[in-house]
Amino acid sequence: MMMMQVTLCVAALVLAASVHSDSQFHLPIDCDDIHQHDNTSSSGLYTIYPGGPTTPLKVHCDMDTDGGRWTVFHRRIDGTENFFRPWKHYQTGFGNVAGEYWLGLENIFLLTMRKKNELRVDMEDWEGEKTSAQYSSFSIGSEHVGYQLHLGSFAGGKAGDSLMHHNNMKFTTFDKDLDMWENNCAQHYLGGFWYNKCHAANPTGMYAPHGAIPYDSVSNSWQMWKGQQYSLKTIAMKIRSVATCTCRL
Ligand SMILES: [Ca+2]
Repeated sequence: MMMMQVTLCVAALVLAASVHSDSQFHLPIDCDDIHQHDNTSSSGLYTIYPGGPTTPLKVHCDMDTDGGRWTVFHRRIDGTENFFRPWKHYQTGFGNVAGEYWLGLENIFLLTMRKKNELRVDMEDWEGEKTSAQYSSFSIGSEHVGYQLHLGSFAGGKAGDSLMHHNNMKFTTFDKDLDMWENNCAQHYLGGFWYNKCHAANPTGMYAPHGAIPYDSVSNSWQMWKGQQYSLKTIAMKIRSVATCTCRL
């Protein structure tokens, strides 16, 4: 009898503990969740769980720009990372989240599947001028449809709209050609992107100090701001939930 009481008591405690932890400790899907949990969170590295509790993912959260809550999926700041990489790398992600990285198409797909997001692209030239471009929505399809890009309307920013040219395109790398050109855009323009025929933005292209590259249109560029020959000093692509969501894991 005594043993049964102890067992019941332990069971009740375990149940109480699990209910307690459920409400107090959630696993964040993205940087928006982290901000909602603690709105004093600063920009930096965090762990998110867009694919569920068994697949933690390190990411840089921008908690400063225009109200913060941005999950950064592409970031270049100093040219230390090589972005001329095969499909598998773009699919799973590469680089250093404390510096330059690509979060991975599969992770971006999971993030945009879980919530409705807007997109912001921040960039900087070699004279220290900063600007941006915003889009009302951003999502991508699954691997089955080549991670096809779905972009909402251009929502402002002095950088101008260089991305609509890429809307509805599938992703292309030098070893997987899903673009609209007879040749391979990634091979020719030295990046991996939602190439059309081929690009008006090439944010994974070659990185050159002082913006100069003596080859045609292979730069890490944003055409509507600096043209196709100018290699930007920094560029970051980031997404943010457009509606408050209670979809905790
Ligand atoms: Ca092609």
